[in-house]
Amino acid sequence: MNREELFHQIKKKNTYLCIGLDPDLDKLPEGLPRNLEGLLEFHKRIITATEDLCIAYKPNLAFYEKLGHEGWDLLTETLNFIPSSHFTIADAKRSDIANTSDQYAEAFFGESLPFKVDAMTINPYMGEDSIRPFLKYPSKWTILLALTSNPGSQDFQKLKLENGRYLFEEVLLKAKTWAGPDQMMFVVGATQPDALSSIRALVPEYFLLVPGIGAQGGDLGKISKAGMNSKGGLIINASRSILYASSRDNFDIKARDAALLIQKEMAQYLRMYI
Ligand code: OMP
Repeated sequence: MNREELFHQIKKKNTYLCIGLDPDLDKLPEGLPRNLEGLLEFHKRIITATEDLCIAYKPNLAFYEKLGHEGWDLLTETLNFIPSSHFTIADAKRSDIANTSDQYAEAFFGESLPFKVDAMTINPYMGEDSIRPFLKYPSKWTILLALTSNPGSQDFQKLKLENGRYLFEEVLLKAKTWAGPDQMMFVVGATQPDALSSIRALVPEYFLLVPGIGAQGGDLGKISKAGMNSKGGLIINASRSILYASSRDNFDIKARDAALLIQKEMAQYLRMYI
C-alpha cells in the first residue's frame, strides 16, 4: 500500500488507528481454549469487530515467536485473515550486518512467503548498511525506531551530541537521506508529545507510527495536533487497551467499543487539522 492509498483509507474511514496484535495466552478471555485454536478465534473475532474502525494491524512478532512453530502458523493465518484494504506491519524491530539483514528482509518481504506484510519495524542502531537490505523492496515500508515510548528512551535516544542534536534527531536526519517518505516511516512513542512538533519539522512528509496510547497513557489529542500533516501522516497504535478491554466472552464487543471511542476522537482531529 502506497502513501496515497494510506491517506485514502484514512479519509474514507475517518481514522488513523492501528490495532496492535499482541496475543497473550495468559490474557485470553474466558471461554476460549488456551491453545492455538483459541488464539486464532481471538484474532478473528477482534479483527471482525474492529476492521471498519482502523486502517492497520500490527502483529508484534515477540508474541508469536514465543509460541514456537505454532506461533508462525498463527501469524500466517492471522495475516491472511486481515482484509487486503488494511496496512499490515510486522513489528519485528530487526536489523544486523548487511548479510544478515538481507535474510531478515527476505523473511518478511520476500515473494515466496505464505503471508504478506506491507511494513516492518527496524532498529536503526547498526547504521546504513544494516538498513539498505530492507530498502531493496521498493513496495515495502521500512519503519525505523526514532524516539520510543518506553522510559529507557532517555538512555541513548535522548543523548545530546556535540552538534547540539539529540541522537534520535540525528537518526531522523540521516535516515531521510536513505529513503523518501514513500518508503520509510519513523516510530515515535505517544508518550513523547513534547518532542513531536520538532520531529514533524525535521521530517515533515514522513508517516509516523505512534504506539503508546491506551495502556501506556499517551495523549491522542496532543499527538494528533503536533503530528498530523496534510496527508494524515500519523498511524497511531493501541494494543492492550483494545485487545483486552474485557476478559469475558463479550471481549470482541468491548474491543469494538474501545476502538470506536478512539476512532470518534480521531474523526474530530481529522476535521480540525486537515
Ligand atoms: P500497548 O502498550 O499495549 O498499546 O502496546 C504497544 C505496542 O507497540 C507493543 O507491541 C509495543 O511493542 C509497541 N511499541 C511501543 O509500545 N513503543 C515503541 O516505542 C515502539 C513500539 C512499536 O514499534 O510498535
